[in-house]
Amino acid sequence: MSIFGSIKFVDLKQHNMQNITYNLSDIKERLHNSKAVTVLTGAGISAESGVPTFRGNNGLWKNFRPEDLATPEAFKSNPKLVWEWYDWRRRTLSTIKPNPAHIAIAEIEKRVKEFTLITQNVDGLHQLAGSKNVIELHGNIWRVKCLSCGRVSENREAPIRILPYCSCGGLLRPAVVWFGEMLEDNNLMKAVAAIDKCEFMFVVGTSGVVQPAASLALRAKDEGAFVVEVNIERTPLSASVDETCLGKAGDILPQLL
Ligand code: BJW
Ligand code: ZN
Repeated sequence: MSIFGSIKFVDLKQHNMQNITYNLSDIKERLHNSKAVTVLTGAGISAESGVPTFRGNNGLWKNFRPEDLATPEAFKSNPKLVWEWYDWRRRTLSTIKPNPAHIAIAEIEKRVKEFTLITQNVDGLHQLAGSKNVIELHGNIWRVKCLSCGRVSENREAPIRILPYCSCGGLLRPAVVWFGEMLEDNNLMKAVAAIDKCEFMFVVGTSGVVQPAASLALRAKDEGAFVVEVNIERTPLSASVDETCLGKAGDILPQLL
């Protein structure tokens, strides 16, 4: 045992703070009339599958400090602790399935000419739901990277009993992006291209506080896209997007099909 043991659609633009019951069919129509759609997701989309989010009352950062577990410095000083945390999360994830929100997004992809899903999540649930064009901004928990030769490979061992090593002898780390680390250039470039060309964007289940992911939603707005946020609560992005649909992603997204 390790130590880590009725939908309301509201337009909540900050300038008027009105609560207007939102017309779902308008969002639906805009979505259906858009040839290029981009979706940005965060931990909230997996919450209904049983994956803990990072922030908020039941979030991972309530019990663990990001500095101790999600930085390159933390891994350097205590790789065992960091791997224990990832092992615990991998074991939980290995039994978890996509929920109706993941499935709705995969379905939207089938119906749209140009579709890109940008996810901050490392859980791989979008792909399990059938999403194809996925950019994993923060990597994937089921991949590892060698600190010596840099090779990235799939690794689905759960549990990981001892520290994992590469065939070259180097220590393996989770192939995820930690605080203070650059996102993969190629991923960021592809994400920005998808943002710049989209006509409609969904921002689902993200607190909108981690950069550069959060700024992608604002960029889409600046570039002329219609941006719809889906979240159980308002976020720092809410004031800037076109609409905020308050509610669970698994309730709201399937209704847009
Ligand atoms: C529901 C729901 C339901 C619940 N339905 N909704 C500019 C300004 C200030 C700081 C920076 C800056 N640029 C860079 C930084 C530093 C840093 C940063 O952003 N810090 C801020 C926190 C202050 N960024 C970085 O370091 C990034 N690198 C970078 O920018 O490189 C260049 C650079 C380097 C050095 C210096 C300067 C520049 C890298 C960020 C890496 C983030 N990594 C993590 C861990 C990944 C691996 C892992 O999983 O183990 O990524 S941290 C964690 O946060 C994880 C997530 O992907 C990420 C975002 O969280 P997310 O997805 O939004 O989840 P939550 O929990 O925050 O929110 C959940 C939401 O869902 C909530 O809103 C709920 O309400 C909602 N919800 N249930 C709908 N059913
Ligand atoms: Zn190696």
